[in-house]
Amino acid sequence: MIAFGRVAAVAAFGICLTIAAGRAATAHRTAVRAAPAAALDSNTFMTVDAAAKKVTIQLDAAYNSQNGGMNFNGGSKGDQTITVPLGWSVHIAFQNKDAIPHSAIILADHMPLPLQPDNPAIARAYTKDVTAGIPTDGTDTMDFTAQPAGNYLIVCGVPGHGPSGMYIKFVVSADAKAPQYAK
Ligand SMILES: [Cu+2]
Repeated sequence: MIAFGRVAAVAAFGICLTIAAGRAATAHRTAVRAAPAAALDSNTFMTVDAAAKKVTIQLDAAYNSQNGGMNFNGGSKGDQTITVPLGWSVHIAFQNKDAIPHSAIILADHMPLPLQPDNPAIARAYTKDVTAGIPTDGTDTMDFTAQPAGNYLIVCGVPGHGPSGMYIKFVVSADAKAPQYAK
C-alpha cells in the first residue's frame, strides 16, 4: 500500500504540473490570438540586421499547448515557415518551456523523419543534447551560415518527437532578399 500511495502521489503531482502547464499555455494562446490576423508577427521571434546579413531567431520549444506542447513557437507539423536568404548568418536562441526535454536540429525536408536524428543537414545547425533533450527552462544557441539553398525542417531531436509533429519549415532561399517568418 505504501508503494501504491507513492505512485498515486506521483500521479497527482504530474496532473498538477499538467494543469499548471495548461493554464500557462492558455495565457499564451490568448496573447497570440490577440495579435493581428495576418501572417505571424515576425517581430515576435525574429530580429533582422540587414546590413550585417544576420538574422536572430528565438525558438521556444512548447511555446504554447499546440500539438500537446510538441511545437516550436506554436508551430507544428510544418505549419510555420522561416525563410532566410542564402549566405546569411543565422543565430538561433533555443529555450525549452516544457516540463519534458526537447532539442532542435535542422534536417532535410524529407519524410519520413528519422526516429532519432543525429546528423544536421546544415553544419552546426543543432542544439546540444539533441537526443536526450534540454531540460525544462534550459537554453542553448546555434550559429551557422544559411547554406546550401534548399528546403529544411527544424525538428526536435528527442526520439519520437519529430514524427509526432514537432517540426517547422526552414528554407534557405537564393531568391529571397530578406528573412521572413510566415504561418
Ligand atoms: Cu521534443
